[in-house]
Amino acid sequence: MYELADIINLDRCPVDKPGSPAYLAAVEQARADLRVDGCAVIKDLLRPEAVRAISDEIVARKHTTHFSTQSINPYFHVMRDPNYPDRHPLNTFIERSSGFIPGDAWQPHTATSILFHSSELAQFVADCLEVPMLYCYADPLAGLTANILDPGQQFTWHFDTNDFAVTVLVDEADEGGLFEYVPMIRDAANEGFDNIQEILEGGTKGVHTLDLRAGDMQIFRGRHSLHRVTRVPVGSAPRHAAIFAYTQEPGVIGRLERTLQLFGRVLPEHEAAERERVRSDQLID
Ligand SMILES: O=C(O)CCC(=O)C(=O)O
Ligand SMILES: [Fe+2]
Repeated sequence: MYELADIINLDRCPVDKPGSPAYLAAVEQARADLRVDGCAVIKDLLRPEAVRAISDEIVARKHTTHFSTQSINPYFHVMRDPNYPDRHPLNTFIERSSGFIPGDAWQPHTATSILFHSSELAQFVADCLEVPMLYCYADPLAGLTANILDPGQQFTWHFDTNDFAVTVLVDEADEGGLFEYVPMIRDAANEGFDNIQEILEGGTKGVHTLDLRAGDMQIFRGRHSLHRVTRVPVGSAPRHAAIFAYTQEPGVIGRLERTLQLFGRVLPEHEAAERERVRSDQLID
């Protein structure tokens, strides 16, 4: 059974010692980065052996990946909206060909699951995000996932439904597979359609490319920042990333339609949650 110390490089990032100088320094740095552009990277969070263990776990579950090649707009819609012109983010569709290993593929004893469910890690992420506390996203499919980009695949420009996500890069592509983002291109009061359209048409204004390495953890606010993972070319090694989702309230479950789109199936939990849903903002999902 894995202990946290087997997985996280605790000397470097002592998530188990809140209040220690190294903990506070890591939190301060992440807060500063998140304030500037909604993105922070904790370098080498994972021990090299844990990167290998998690990589093996992903490879062993790769057959459970739900790959769906779809042309999506940044809101994951696949259908045109006749109320908007053709040249508009709502009517601009680009290929998303990556896939997710679902949460229910991981048994509790796996290093990936132990890391995701670590209350120390959740508290550290909460401190970085300046919120009192975080809970593991209770969605049985979308809480713990791995994003798989096999050679030839890309995950195009989009917004996340969640306010933020935590990504641990596990296997780097040899080429491509880079995380790019445009910080705060929209906010709750402004959809930012014009700037978004420029990016969708190949513009590079405000685009940041992240230097993320295997074993690094990224904390990212993806609801307001357009982002993508660039294409992994044919002939490259695949790119594998573990993605951890957290919520500020316990017991949150994902949308029915999005779940079907990303995982190809829904569970009774999703159907029940849909009936009780309360929207937190009016932005397009
Ligand atoms: O794989 C990644 O780095 C992030 C993928 C992503 O943007 C997402 O899953 O929403
Ligand atoms: Fe995303």
